Amino acid sequence: MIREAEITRAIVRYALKDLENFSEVDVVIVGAGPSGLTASYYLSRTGFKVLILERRFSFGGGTGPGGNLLPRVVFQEEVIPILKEFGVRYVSAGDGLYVVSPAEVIAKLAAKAIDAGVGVLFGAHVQDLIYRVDPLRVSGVVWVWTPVHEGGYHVDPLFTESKAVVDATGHDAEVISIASKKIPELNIVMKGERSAYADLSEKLVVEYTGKVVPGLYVTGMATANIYGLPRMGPIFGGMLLSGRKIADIIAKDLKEHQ
Ligand code: 48F
Repeated sequence: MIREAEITRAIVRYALKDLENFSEVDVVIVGAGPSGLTASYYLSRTGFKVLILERRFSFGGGTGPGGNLLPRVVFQEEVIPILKEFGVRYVSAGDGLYVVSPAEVIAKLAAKAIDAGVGVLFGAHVQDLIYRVDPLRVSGVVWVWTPVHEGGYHVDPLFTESKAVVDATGHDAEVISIASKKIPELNIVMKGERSAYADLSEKLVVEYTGKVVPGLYVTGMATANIYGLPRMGPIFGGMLLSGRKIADIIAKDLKEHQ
């Protein structure tokens, strides 16, 4: 007979172990969209302890809705090796563009990340950062459960300390926006995202992906918001290239400081 008390005990025992384990990691990635998932996979594969905090209860961020709810997203030629690495199937649409099912790309990015050892907490809303001075740096995140945040309750949060925090929150660049307001000595100026220019944006998002201030990094569409870059709509190659690039940058930085 299945006992309700045993169901509860099993959940509480293992969930609390996870939360204790997630109190300190090498890298916290905020957002389980395409850039965050890609970054998490490459970092975890390199041996770092990686945690994704995602405020929704699902993976994929802006991928699921495809292009204006039509269930396809587009990638460009240079991303084919990454699609192959994740086992994502694609069809050539001509003009150097390849179409992919959003459900498949999300499922495969997430599966690879989890198999590589990435920890994921759904329903975790990052509402602030931890910082240190001398030297000035970001050293973790402050988070509450999403229903607490959305209910507007004042509930004191939990912390996750880390050597690196990655803003992978998409168009709103929520984490860096918080840092720009609440840690003014970091001197972060948000330039705001610009109108669509897909070709330019795909290149610039990858080019500007990187360290923002010590301990704080940016990947994906959040990059456009800080640096005043154009948007690109439902072409996703830049997200995967940006995720892979930030993983390389962080791996190098953390190895230098070990
Ligand atoms: O928006 P999202 O998919 O970001 P991305 O990886 O990819 C952008 C594309 O989807 C698309 C595009 C490119 O073609 O224009 O928009 O840059 O994923 C961001 C994730 O971060 C979560 C949010 O729920 C989403 O799943 N998120 C945002 N703010 C927070 C957060 C927060 N404060 N705490 C936790 N999660």
